[in-house]
Amino acid sequence: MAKRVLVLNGPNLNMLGTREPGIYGSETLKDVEALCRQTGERLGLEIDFRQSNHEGELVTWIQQALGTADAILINPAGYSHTSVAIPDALKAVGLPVAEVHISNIHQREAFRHHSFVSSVAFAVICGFGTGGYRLALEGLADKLK
Ligand code: DHK
Repeated sequence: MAKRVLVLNGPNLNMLGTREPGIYGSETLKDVEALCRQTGERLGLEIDFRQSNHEGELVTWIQQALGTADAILINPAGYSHTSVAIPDALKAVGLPVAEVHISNIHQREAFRHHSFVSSVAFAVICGFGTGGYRLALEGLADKLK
C-alpha cells in the first residue's frame, strides 16, 4: 500500500509567486503542489496537500493525521517562529515530520533563526527554494521504507 504524506503549508504561502519573489521565487503554491504530486508518484507516496493561514486549522489537520497519514511534511511559515501549539500537535501524533523552509532562514532576520518545529522534526531543509519539498519527500520515502 502507498504510504501517505500530509503536506502542510502555513500562512502566506498561498501568496507564493507574487510574495517577495526575490526571497521565495516565482513559483506559485499550485506549482509546489504539482511538484509534490509528481515526486509522490515517482516515489509511490500518496500526497494530501493543504495550506492554511490559521494556526488552529493546521493543529486540527495535524491531529487528524493520526490514522490517515504515515508522515507529515510541514512548512509552518511564520508559525515556525511563534507557535507552541503546532509542535505540540506534531509531538502528540508522533508521526515522522520533515520541516521545510523555502528560504535559508539562518541568513535572514534573527527572529527567523529559531523554529519551534525543528525539535520535533527528524529533518529540516531550508534554502533550496521550492525544491526543498522534493528533497523532503525523498527523505520521507526513505524513512518510511
Ligand atoms: C516562509 C515564511 O512565510 C516565513 O515566515 C519563514 C518560510 C520562512 C520559508 O522560507 O518557506 O520565516
